[in-house]
Amino acid sequence: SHQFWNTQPVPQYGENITEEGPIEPSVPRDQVRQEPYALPKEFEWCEVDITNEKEITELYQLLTLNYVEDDDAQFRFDYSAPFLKWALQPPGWKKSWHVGVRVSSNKKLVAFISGTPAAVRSHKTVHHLTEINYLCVHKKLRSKRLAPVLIKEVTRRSHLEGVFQAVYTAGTVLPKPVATCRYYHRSLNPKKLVECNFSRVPRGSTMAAMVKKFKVAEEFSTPGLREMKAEDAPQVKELANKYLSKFDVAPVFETDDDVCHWLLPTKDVVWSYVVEDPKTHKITDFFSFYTLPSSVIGNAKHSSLNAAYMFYYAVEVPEKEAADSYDNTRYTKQRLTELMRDALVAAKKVSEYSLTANFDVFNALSLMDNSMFIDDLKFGPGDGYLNYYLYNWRCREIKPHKVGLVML
Ligand code: MYA
Ligand code: JJ1
Repeated sequence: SHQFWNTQPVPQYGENITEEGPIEPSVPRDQVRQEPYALPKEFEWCEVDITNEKEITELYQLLTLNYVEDDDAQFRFDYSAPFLKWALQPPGWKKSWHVGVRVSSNKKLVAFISGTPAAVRSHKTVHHLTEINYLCVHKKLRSKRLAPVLIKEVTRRSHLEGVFQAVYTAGTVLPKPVATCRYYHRSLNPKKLVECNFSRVPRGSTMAAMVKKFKVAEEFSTPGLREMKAEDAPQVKELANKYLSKFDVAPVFETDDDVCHWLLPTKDVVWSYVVEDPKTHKITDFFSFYTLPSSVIGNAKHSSLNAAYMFYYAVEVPEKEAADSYDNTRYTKQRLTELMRDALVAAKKVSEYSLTANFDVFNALSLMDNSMFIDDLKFGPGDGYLNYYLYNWRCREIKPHKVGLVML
């Protein structure tokens, strides 16, 4: 049934995976196809130069009108131009992996796919792979088999750089997810969410009761919590890598540069907070979240919904508790719940000094240790799921709470 995916080095349905490893071998550069794949004749390939204001705006326009929507087409992701620059230019980024398709006659940008380099561990193997994201074909050009051509072309350009594995996520089910996570939502502005049909007033409740239920404190409760600074990078790197080592798939932060790129607070893009122990000045915990608004489609009162998404975090478990798995879990649950309570406070606080970050909702997936605080902090399950895939790597199925990778 999957005309394209059946031809690709991915596990097929019904395949029982016992051995981990590549599905097809890596090949030397001179054996990689040297010519771009053929596009239908009215189109041509381009590299989208996102350091160029005009081109980043073209990409923003394509995605804002044509990217991912929920099942009922009520909301569409509205990644901002600064966000896209951040997501697409991590240390080591390659211009040749920002692949666009233009109409030859008028040069209009009508399709895109991106790759960015990353170090991602699955079980015991660290891969220097490509993270694929922002695959998009203009609504008017759907179902013409353009997506497979984009995927093959970015694969070829990845092979040219000596990279033979990739990771990607999608709402769609394809052969064959390594993991499936569910979206959870925590209302911050229940009145607006209801007006947008994002959520409903439960039977037997009232708007006033909801407003009360979802109120958050004005000040942090964790002593020593503050915004992250560049000097924190070495400690945050250690803390994050150690914490992430307990998951079956997770990124590896290899340099302080990686940490600074992904975590240093960037206005209207990403926010990070650390806990500095008031006595030792050591950093014991951190959390981060990013901002991703959605366009509200066809609503008379609201055109945009502003969401914060849980990004990376870590808690350091003191030696005493770390030794025993029961104590470890109990400590982590308690500490993380208080930390994430402060993440909600932080999301409310930044709303006050940022023009675009007036968060209406805080979103998180059912991955990492998120299930430990989801109920206590009044998150509720959404109707969306996110599937995780590896390309050219056979890997045993991974439970959501063993996923430590967050894709943007
Ligand atoms: S996920 C986000 C994807 N984007 C959207 O959902 C935005 C809105 N939708 C669109 O723009 C289009 O509907 C897209 C498909 C572009 C998605 N991932 O051209 P078609 C398969 C992979 O006629 P269209 C993200 O960005 C489909 O099953 N394949 O269809 C990660 C069918 O194949 P088969 C997908 O609707 C992307 C074929 O495409 C997806 O016009 C990771 C139909 O093509 C999807 N999300 O366009 C990409 N949706 O017949 C893979 C549909 O076999 C990367 N299809 O069922 C692989 C690793 C590459 C690098 C390797 C390096 C070594
Ligand atoms: O946002 C999502 N769902 C919302 C809106 C649903 C509108 C009708 N379809 C939702 N709202 C309920 C919230 C409620 C709040 C109080 C507590 C109870 C719950 O469920 C969903 C996620 O749930 N979003 C999507 O479906 C967007 C697409 C998700 C796939 C993303 C693919 C990304 C690819 C990137 O590589």
